[in-house]
Amino acid sequence: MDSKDDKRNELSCSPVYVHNPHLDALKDDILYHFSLGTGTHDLPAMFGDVKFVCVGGSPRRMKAFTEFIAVELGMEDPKSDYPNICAGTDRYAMYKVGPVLSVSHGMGIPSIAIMLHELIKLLHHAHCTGVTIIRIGTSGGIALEPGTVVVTKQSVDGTFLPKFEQMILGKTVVRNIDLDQSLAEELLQCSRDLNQFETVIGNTMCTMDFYEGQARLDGAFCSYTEEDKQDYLMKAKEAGVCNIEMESSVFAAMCKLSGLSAAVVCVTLLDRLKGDQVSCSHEVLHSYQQRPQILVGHYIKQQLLAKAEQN
Ligand code: R2B
Ligand code: URA
Repeated sequence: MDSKDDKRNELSCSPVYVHNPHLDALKDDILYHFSLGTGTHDLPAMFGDVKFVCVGGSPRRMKAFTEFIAVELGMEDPKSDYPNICAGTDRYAMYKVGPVLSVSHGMGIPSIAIMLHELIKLLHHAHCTGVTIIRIGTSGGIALEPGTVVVTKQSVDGTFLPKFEQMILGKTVVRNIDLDQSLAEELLQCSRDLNQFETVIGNTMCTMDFYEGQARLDGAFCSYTEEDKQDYLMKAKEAGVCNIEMESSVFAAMCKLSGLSAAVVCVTLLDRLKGDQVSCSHEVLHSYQQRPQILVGHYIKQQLLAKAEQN
């Protein structure tokens, strides 16, 4: 067995960590925004076999991913319409096919952070091990042809630094946002094998806003010029930023803290050096949004086949 196999075996046993002594004092843990809880649901029975979690902004896209992955894995059930596991709430949607869980997270850092607190506790309470989590999403590209898929090497903030700052008890806490580099490389290789669309690896800038936070000129407010915008985006490009989105930093920070192997795969909808408005047709948008799903679906299938061969 080589060291890569050793590492894989080690990872396949690794638990999902929470770091919170207060949880031990809770009789039941209510996962409020999922409408699930340890007192009301048998989480190990429902989720104990989960090995892959895919998260993305929109509930509809995550349902489509579930239908797609079911076909990829030969697990489609003609009698099932893949019920939303979080049907008791409309905050997030969650679907499951075999070992793959698909969860929506809404837009922006606060929304995905709330979802991840509850998802990490869910995986922990369910005694899941060896879980890989991938965000599949959309983004604005910098000097890339629209439709290019970006596998994130490093998430960075609006100053191009690899950190996430969170206010806790009135103090700023700085968190590490490193992603799993070998997972990113494997995903890139997978896309090369697929050879269906352009995929690159690079830094992803995570912002707090879609408009001013991403140097757009088309928001309700704007106090800078086209030249200022171009200057900022060119500086981002020089810092290795390939795309801009709104969740990767806190996603990376929380996955790192919980020991989850994590990656971010986003398609670019436009080249931000050329404009700000997302003007492609509904059909083009739909086909672009399928690209991260196709790539991640292929990766999951490959991993499950390799695992089956091992056993
Ligand atoms: C990408 O697209 C959304 C904004 O339109 C946001 O959630 C993101 O990260
Ligand atoms: N999502 C973003 O956050 N920015 C874009 O430009 C496109 C999608």
